[in-house]
Amino acid sequence: MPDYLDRDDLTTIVPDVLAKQPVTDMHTHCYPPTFGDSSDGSGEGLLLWGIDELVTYHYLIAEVYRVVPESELPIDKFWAMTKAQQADHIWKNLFVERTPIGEACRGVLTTLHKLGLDPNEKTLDNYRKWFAQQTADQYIDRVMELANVDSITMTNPVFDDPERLMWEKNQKVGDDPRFEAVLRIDPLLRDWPGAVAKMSAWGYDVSVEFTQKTIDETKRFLNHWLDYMNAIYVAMSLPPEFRYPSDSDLAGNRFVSDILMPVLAERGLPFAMMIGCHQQVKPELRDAGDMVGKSDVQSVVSLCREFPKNKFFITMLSRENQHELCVAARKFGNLMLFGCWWFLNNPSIIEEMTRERLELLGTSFIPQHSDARVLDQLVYKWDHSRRIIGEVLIDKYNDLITAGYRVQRDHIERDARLMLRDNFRDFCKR
Ligand code: RAT
Ligand code: ZN
Repeated sequence: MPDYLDRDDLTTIVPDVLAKQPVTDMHTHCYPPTFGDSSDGSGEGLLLWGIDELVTYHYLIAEVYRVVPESELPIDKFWAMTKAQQADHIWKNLFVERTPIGEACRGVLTTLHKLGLDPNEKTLDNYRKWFAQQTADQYIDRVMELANVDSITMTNPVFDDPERLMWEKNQKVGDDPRFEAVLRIDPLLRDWPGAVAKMSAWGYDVSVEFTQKTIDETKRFLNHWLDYMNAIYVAMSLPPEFRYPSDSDLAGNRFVSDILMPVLAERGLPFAMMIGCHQQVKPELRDAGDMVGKSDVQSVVSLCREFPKNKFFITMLSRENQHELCVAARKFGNLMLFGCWWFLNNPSIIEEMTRERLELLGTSFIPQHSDARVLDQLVYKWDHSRRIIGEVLIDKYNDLITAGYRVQRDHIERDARLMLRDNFRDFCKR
């Protein structure tokens, strides 16, 4: 006889089930040590971890300029400082002289706390000593265990020289079983002439005009890198102005319809579109200089309808797009919504989006990805998101109990498994 849960049971069982369910993190910017370790001092490593990286996360760089005016510390002076000096500056201003109440600040505190460190230190010295005793490889295991993440999906931007050179030097950089590769190709839509120039330099016979040769050669380029990286999907971040179909940007349009869609359909791989990022509205801030804008859900509808053999992972950066996007997902089985991206990755908005999605889509979506850039961030991003997803689910199971449904632990385990892991894995395989 199965055990039916009452309202009191839910408050302990739901968080427990979510904590125990491993997450497959479908979008991060983390790397295995084979890509070089940022803590070795060479400045070249792509694996970022440790206190100085945590505190200089670009979300916090944006926030420190809310409280220390540029007149006091010009941005070029900030960039000329060492990483440790930058971290000291941010720690002092955001964590000591002010209450670290914002989500990105709180994330550093949760991470330190869960690592067993006291987050109340006035300087970073003790943290630095602690991190100096860790080795990157073992630390990855520790973080994955603490965050209960079973697989980390990288972002591998092939048009970025440091990234591409790593792969060209040694294909085996991608072989760490804890990590999966994703081919990231923003310039092919954001800057077609620039992408063409680079592909020609790498030996592909392509031109800005959309000739058959260019189509064939760009396909060859994509197929080469998909094989070489063993990538599990292709990803792009797109501006709010992205439209499909579009007359004004013929090359972009045809890149999607004549090159990308056939390549991915043949390989059965999804296309992840992250739409709504205006890059570099304040370029001096580098990664922190991007802005959000409302995007066009109808373009996603057009793509899903026109390419039924293709699969689309979609996330949008603007809160205003979320309801329409849920409705679009009700129409198309080849559309999988994912994550609360970047400026949406705040408790109030995660809660709102998760409710909206559960109400419109049941459990058939991927509620979150971490977007971690610094490995250690996996700890807080998943801790915070699991809590909110749990709170929303408790409400939803309570509503089911009110409706006379008998909720069991098995149901909660099945829902958690789908939302935190299998919806992503199954969609990739479908
Ligand atoms: O969230 C971030 O760190 C952003 O800077 C971006 O990396 C974004 O997530 C992206 O993948 O483009
Ligand atoms: Zn990202």
